[in-house]
Order: sequence, then C-alpha cells, then structure tokens
Amino acid sequence: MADDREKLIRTKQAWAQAGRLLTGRPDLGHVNRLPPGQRETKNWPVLDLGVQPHVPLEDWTLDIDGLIENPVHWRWADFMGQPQVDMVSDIHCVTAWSRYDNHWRGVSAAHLISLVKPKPEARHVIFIASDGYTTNVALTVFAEANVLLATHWEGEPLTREHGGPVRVVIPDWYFWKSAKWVNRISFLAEDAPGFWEVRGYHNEGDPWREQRYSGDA
Ligand SMILES: Nc1nc2c(c(=O)[nH]1)N[C@H]1C(S)=C(S)[C@@H](COP(=O)(O)O)O[C@H]1N2
Ligand SMILES: [Mo]
Repeated sequence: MADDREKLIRTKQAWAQAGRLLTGRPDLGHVNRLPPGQRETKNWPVLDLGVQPHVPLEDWTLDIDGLIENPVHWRWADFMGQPQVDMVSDIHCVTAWSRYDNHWRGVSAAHLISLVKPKPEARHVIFIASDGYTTNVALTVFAEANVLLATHWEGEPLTREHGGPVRVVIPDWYFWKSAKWVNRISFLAEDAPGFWEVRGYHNEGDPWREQRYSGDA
C-alpha cells in the first residue's frame, strides 16, 4: 500500500515535470463545454493518495480557523443545522476527465464565509483533510457562488471513496482543489501551497487556461 502510494505520487510528480497532457489551446471564452485537453466521462473515477479515511458521523468535526472573527468547531449536528443548498456543476480533473451535471447538496462557502467573517488580512484559504491531504485557493475563489462543502451527490450521501461525509467542491478549478474528507479550513494572509501544489502542480488550476502544472501560464 505504502509502495503503491509512493509510486503513484512519483508518477504524478513526473507528469507534472514533463507537462504531460498540456495541449496549449486555452478556451477563455468557454466556447466549448469541454475545456481543452479534457474528455467527457459518464462514470466518476476515484483519485486520492490510496488512503480513504473512515470518519463515522459521531466522530466528524470541522474546524474553521485562522484570520477570522468567529472561529468554528462543529460536530455533525452543527454542520447539518446550517442552511442546505443544491447546486449543479461540472467536474474537470487534471488527469483529463470531465463529468457533467453533478448534483450536489451541502453548505455553501458563501454562507460559511458570512458566518466566520474573514479579517481584512485574510487573502488565502487552505483545506486540510483527514488523510493528510492539503490544497490551497485564494479567498476570492473559495467565495465563488458555486462553491460548497458537499454532503450529498445525486441525492445520496457522498460515499467514503468520494470524500464523505463532507468534501469541498470548487467547480471552476481542476478537481484536485476539491479536498475530500475535509476537517479544517484555515484563512491565511500568505498563500500556503498544498500537497500537489508543492509537487509540480499549478498554484491555481483553471481548466480553461490549462493551468495544470507549475510553469503553465
Ligand atoms: N483528501 C483528499 N482530497 C482529494 C485528494 C486526495 O488525495 N485526498 N485528491 C484530489 C484529486 S487529485 C482529485 S482528482 C479529486 C478526486 O475526487 P474523486 O475521487 O471524488 O473523483 O480529489 C481531490 N481531493
Ligand atoms: Mo486529480
């Protein structure tokens, strides 16, 4: 298991170094529904570091901390007591698959932000997950109206393999920015590149600009 995981990480890191899959044809006006270099899939592949933590609802917690007025430490009932929203969005994975029209339910990032009240110095967000994964986005990206912490997909509770009980969904970026099994969200003044971002992936990840690997425009 550990060997497989190391091998997978090395392979993906090597792809990042080689700039594999880069087709160099940005689609900035979103003329197509499919971003450049992607192909549509109807199934939903599972991608992670090979560890899929089991988090029983009674043990689940979410901490929201850092440069905010109102830090949060929630258990499951607290999270489910927040307004629930439905959203539909496409998934674009850096490994070149896209999946259209995913129906999500959960708590919107806009709601969370309005509750925790980021201080003026807060400019960046890092997501921390219970498998040790981390990934970073600008606060402006987290604040987009289509971002949520999802508990449901297609009307069913999000499965463990896809990040249940709760995962982040950031449809405008490649899917590595959407942390599965998220248990902590920190608001920061300085950017803090995450697991793949320090291993050759782009710091942003706009599929329309093919921001796959560091060095891509
Ligand atoms: N906690 C955690 N979140 C993660 C990952 C991971 O390894 N651990 N992998 C990322 C990557 S690279 C992708 S493509 C998507 C895959 O999500 P899926 O398995 O639901 O398709 O999760 C992202 N979020
Ligand atoms: Mo990915």
